Amino acid sequence: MERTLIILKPDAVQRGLIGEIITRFEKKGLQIAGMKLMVIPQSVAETHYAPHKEKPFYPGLVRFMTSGPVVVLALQGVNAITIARNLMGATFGSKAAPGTIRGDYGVSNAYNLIHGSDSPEAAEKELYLFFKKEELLDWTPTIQSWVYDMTGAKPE
Ligand code: IDP
Ligand code: MG
Repeated sequence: MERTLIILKPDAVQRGLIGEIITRFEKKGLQIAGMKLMVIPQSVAETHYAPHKEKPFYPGLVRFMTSGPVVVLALQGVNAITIARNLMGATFGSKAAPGTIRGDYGVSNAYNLIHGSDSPEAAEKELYLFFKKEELLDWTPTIQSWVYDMTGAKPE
């Protein structure tokens, strides 16, 4: 099982898309291990997007991400990182394929509704930037054995 850090960005919250987006992840079979509504502190936004520090869009990106409430989610599942990125779609709303979250709900480059970790290393760092250990819950959904083939040693 893998965990990934998802952020429903301020545009998703302001546009009333929290439910629609979370529903997609739930229906796919990803499990919610952590979830909260918060305003991202400046320092946390700067750390989170530190890999983009030299990019021209960085200051605007940090301003955007701290401009209002976001929903942060820890999603769990086999290959959760890749699955979530695929459901999100390409970075720019104008380029993202129909059927993806960004492709269906947005047109902007910066205001693209959602963040998802892009590697296990990033996920590990990002999850603990936004969540305390005790905020990530270990629980087994009763439907797990219908989401995965659990007849072998591990979920397939
Ligand atoms: P990702 O969110 O798909 O991983 P990244 O390249 O990591 O995309 O960029 C981080 C975020 O920075 C994007 O989600 C988007 O909000 C913003 N961003 C990326 N490239 C641009 C750009 O060229 N102009 C404006 N904003 C951008
Ligand atoms: Mg990225």
